[in-house]
Amino acid sequence: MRNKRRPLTVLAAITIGLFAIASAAPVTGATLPPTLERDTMQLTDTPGNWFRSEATGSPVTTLALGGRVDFVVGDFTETRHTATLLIKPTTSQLQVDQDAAWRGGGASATFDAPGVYLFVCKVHPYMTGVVAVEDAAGNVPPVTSGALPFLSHLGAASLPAASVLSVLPMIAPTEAEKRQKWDIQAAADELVPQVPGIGEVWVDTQFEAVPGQTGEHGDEKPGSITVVDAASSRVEREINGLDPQAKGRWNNPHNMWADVREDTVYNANWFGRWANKIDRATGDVVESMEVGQAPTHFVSDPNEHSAHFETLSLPLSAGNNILSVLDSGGFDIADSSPTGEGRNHPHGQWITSDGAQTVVPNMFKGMGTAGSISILDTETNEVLKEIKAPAVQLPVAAGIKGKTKAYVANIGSGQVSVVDLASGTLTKNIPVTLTPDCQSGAQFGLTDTLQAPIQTPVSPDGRFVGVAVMSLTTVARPCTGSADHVAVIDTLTDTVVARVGVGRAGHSAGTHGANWQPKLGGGYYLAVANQHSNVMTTVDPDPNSDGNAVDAAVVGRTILGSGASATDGTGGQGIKPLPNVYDGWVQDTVALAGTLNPEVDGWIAQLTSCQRDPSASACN
Ligand SMILES: [Cu+2]
Repeated sequence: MRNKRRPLTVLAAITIGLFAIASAAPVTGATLPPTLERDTMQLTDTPGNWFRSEATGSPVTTLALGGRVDFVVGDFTETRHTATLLIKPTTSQLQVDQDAAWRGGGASATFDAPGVYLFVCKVHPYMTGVVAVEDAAGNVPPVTSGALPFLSHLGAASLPAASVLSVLPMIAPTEAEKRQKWDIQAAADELVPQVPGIGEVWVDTQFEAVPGQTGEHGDEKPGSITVVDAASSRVEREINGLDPQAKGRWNNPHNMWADVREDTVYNANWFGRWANKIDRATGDVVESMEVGQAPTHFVSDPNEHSAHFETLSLPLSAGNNILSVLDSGGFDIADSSPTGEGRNHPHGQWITSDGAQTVVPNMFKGMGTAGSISILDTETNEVLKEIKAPAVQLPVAAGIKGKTKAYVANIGSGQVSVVDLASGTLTKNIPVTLTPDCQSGAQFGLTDTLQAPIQTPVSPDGRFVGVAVMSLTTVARPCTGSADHVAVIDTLTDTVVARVGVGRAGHSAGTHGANWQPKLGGGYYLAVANQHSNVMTTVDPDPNSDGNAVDAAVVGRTILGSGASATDGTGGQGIKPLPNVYDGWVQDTVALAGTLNPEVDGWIAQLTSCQRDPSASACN
């Protein structure tokens, strides 16, 4: 019975959590500030305080009925955003949205009904702001299950506004609220995998506060990179933007890739306009370059037979284009091309193992959350096919099985779209999110689950897709024991065969990043990054090695921060295990064995023959 908690118990836990907050020192998320007629929300680069009210200094403001909020994308952020109304009272007619990421003023909202309004940025959907609007008696009405179907899965027709706010981990402007909602663990919670990994794991600890790490307007910008030694499961190095070559060009470091020799790590800054080149062995930042608005993920062309070998692709998520970046001693932008018709906001691409095609999720095309999936010719960036479908809502990241099949995670629909690359058609949508009462299905959208699938890498042997499913609340699911989970898709059936809970009940881990790493002796681990936690999670998709992932489990927890501050080691988003063992890339590194940095040569020497060439017929 221990895994069969009833929804009512979850509801009681929320209410108890609310009382715990209310009885502690003043906490802005729960104690609503005084009534205003008008406020301005500045969009910022500060974790937990992304929409910052000028009146309250927090992402929550309270207005009188008929009050107005102006949204400004100004000097507190270094890129473009949207202010998009996602949840509102059923009695409101208000619509707020933009067809593209923008800078400046121009977006505003006048509130026509009392209740709770939730705003997000469609480029960075965990950027969240809340406007509470009072009725004539000065009360903020409860949030109803009509406005937020999530609540009906808790067995509640409505909940007090403060209760709803108390479970949103993105509304966490203060140290106290982060500790309350985020999954901050201690050294004693560490779990070293029984079978070690090989190499290193680089984690973009994007939310870590780094004193003195300032942006172009002198305010502090978050983020570091934490490097874990896979053999010992311990942190071996931290890299940040205080390096002279990164200063002022480092803001929310988001995702990384490495060159074929594993000598260089490339990093993109999602709330800025810069990319960094880092010496892997020393951690020294050797170059930073302005590339454009909100760059996301680097992936290299693995076709060693082409002149384009190792050309890096880099989408600009607050724009329309993908860049081709060369590193021939220094950075050089060789091409910039649109990833579809009209507006695109491209995010986390992947490339086929032969380098021929690049699959790009275009997060949104205009008003609303409808996006598209583009298939590009990697060498020319020509759009070969652009796919639109009802399930393709805020598509954010892609993974590819060999050169045949792509898996694209959709934040808006909670589904992973399967694309057959030979025909360029969407063949299936796989629901991966869970309602609070553990239902899953195409009918349950973002407001039913308040969960969002993010990264979807395919294991190098092509067997499994590991989907990082981020929870936008702290509400644990009875079937996983956690608010967040990893969904494991078996690529033979394209169905979810396991859901592995990540993080402690009552907190949000913010499971966001995932990538496969080699396991000593054969097989792979899924290395998982959690943005609301100081923990890197190691998932074994198949602990008994029988080829079936029903027994997938968490086998490792690495504590990435000392706990000195609530943000130390948090923000885990991009995660890059080295050596890069994906099919198409690993063979190129293996071919250089004996000529590599001795440490890298040592890693390659530990790989099994199947890890050295996962495409070999004996290996899959
Ligand atoms: Cu944004």
